[in-house]
Amino acid sequence: MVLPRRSDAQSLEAIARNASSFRRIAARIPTYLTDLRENPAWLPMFVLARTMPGRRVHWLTAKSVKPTENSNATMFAGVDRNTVVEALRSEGLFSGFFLPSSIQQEITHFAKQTPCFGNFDRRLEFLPTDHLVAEGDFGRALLSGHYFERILKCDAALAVQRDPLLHEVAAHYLGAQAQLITTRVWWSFPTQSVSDAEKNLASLDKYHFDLDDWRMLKFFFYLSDVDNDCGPHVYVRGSHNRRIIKHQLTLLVGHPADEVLGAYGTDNAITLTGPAGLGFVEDPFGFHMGTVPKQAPRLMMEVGFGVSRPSRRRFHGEPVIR
Ligand SMILES: O=C(O)CCC(=O)C(=O)O
Repeated sequence: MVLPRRSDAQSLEAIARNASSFRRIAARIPTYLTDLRENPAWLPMFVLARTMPGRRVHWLTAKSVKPTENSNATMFAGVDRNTVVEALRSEGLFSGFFLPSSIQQEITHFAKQTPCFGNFDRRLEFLPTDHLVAEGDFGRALLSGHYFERILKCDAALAVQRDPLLHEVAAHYLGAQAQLITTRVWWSFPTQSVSDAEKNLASLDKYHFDLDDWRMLKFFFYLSDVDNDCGPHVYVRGSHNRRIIKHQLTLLVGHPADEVLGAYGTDNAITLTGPAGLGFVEDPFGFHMGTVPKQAPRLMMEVGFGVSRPSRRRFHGEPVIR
């Protein structure tokens, strides 16, 4: 057997990477085209918001917030808004919200009783407790299960979405224009033989940054215990504030781990593990990813803020599937 020379092996790896990137972009093209049709202002954002000069100019439009003393009704007692905002500015990440256990349990109970949609596809509807059976019935791996608008029937989820502390953090970080742009709850399941395109749609196993708006913030809450084997979220601290030229002058939002960690520092990759109820907030322009659970499903909630008019479809994180 003739082993490939090092340079041949490197070229093969580069070809494989490009093919994988192409499959990941191809999976997103229908969503991008729909975004453009729904809102032509999406295009300049999509092109320019990945460049540091474009972003800096847009940050100048952030309006200052009038002082309010409104955090009394928050469910996150003990969390100081300024501490969160300062951590976001310097690191892009703050971890340390805890959902009251009654809220966490109510959302989890709702999620276990309510059929979800597999791989973002409304044709793949199943009860999460029947995940394995559903994989057999549909004859395919089911990597994720989303509730889309169904989650708005859960009062506890609405209470998290409306919590004044989240809105205040968003306004102080993004500017007074901050508005709610997403609310979603979903499962990530341990599963076999899943394609790159499916992982891409679920934002799993590939460092990427989000470009759904000029300025964004995402609060995530674990609704199940998450250790290293249960699909933890990973965030590259500080990468929201700097960007190598290669990552600005490219259409790709996803980049290989070695390249991302080489540019922004291996030590800055923070793997977020913790008990059900743990919450964290990040500036999703920083590189981040979910990971595919190996042992047990992960249930997660996201409440996202941006500064532009949200689309109804994107509000629940729904891509366009062909
Ligand atoms: O599932 C996760 O932890 C990652 C989600 C994500 O990457 C995103 O919402 O952009």
